[in-house]
Amino acid sequence: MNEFVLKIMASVVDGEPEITEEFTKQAIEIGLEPMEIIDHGLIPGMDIVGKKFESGEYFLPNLIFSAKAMQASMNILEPELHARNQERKIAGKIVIGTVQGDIHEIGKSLVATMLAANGFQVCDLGVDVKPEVFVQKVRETGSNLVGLSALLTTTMSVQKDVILALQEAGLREKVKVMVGGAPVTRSWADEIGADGFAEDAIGAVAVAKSLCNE
Ligand code: HCB
Repeated sequence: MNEFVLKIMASVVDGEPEITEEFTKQAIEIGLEPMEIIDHGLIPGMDIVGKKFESGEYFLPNLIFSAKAMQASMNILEPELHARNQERKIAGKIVIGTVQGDIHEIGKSLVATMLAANGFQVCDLGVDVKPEVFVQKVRETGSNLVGLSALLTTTMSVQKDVILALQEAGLREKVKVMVGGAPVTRSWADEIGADGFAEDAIGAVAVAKSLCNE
């Protein structure tokens, strides 16, 4: 394995965006292919981070910094891929947001970042998003997945409203819906007819991948 690819992987695991960025620039300068950096450096690095998080060795800040490191590298690699006509294979297209009445942003953004880092095309609508805006963006982007975040017991019901709005718009058969947020449980997800539920950002990536492969 190339020395730079190994360094890039290690800097993602260590959550050091500036170092990842610098090594990525150097790797491109010496002629490494962007896909090699992604497949052998960034993705295995994020896999290690995911396992460390699941085993309790890593915590939220580790995830955030590793995702930032991956993103810093991707910011350099995306234009390089464009230039070579080697668009990265998209794992899925997701519209994500925190539902209407709720301004909690951190968890939703972390999920969005982790999905982007794992090859999803992400349309992040931000917070306090009305059901009709989710519907409109699903139409516009042709997304196959919707991610709904709710942090308040009072806004959980809006997740159901979004599912109903998708149904009314005739889009429910075309998109899978994944819900999450501190008060959200698997049984709530089942009750409102969501397709998936995730407790954290790593789980969300796994659920999103499996929903897109169904
Ligand atoms: Co806020 N707040 N808050 N808050 N807040 C909570 C959520 C309480 C639990 C605190 C408490 O009382 N113990 C509580 C909710 C009680 C309830 O309804 N059960 C609460 C309240 C009541 C309120 C206000 C109403 C307070 C007030 O004004 N009286 C108000 C709400 C305003 C509104 O939304 N309309 C309010 C405001 C705030 C801020 C603005 C001060 C701030 C948010 C800042 C921001 O996001 N920019 C805030 C914060 C930070 C919190 C706590 C402390 C942390 C939330 C957080 O960021 N967690 C929270 C207490 C807590 O949860 N421990 C408290 C970290 C993230 C990473 O976890 O669960 O959001 P997460 O996301 C996870 C996970 O759920 C999953 O993956 C994420 C990443 O691992 N996930 C998904 C999330 N979304 C997903 C979507 C998917 O599709 C899949 C997975």
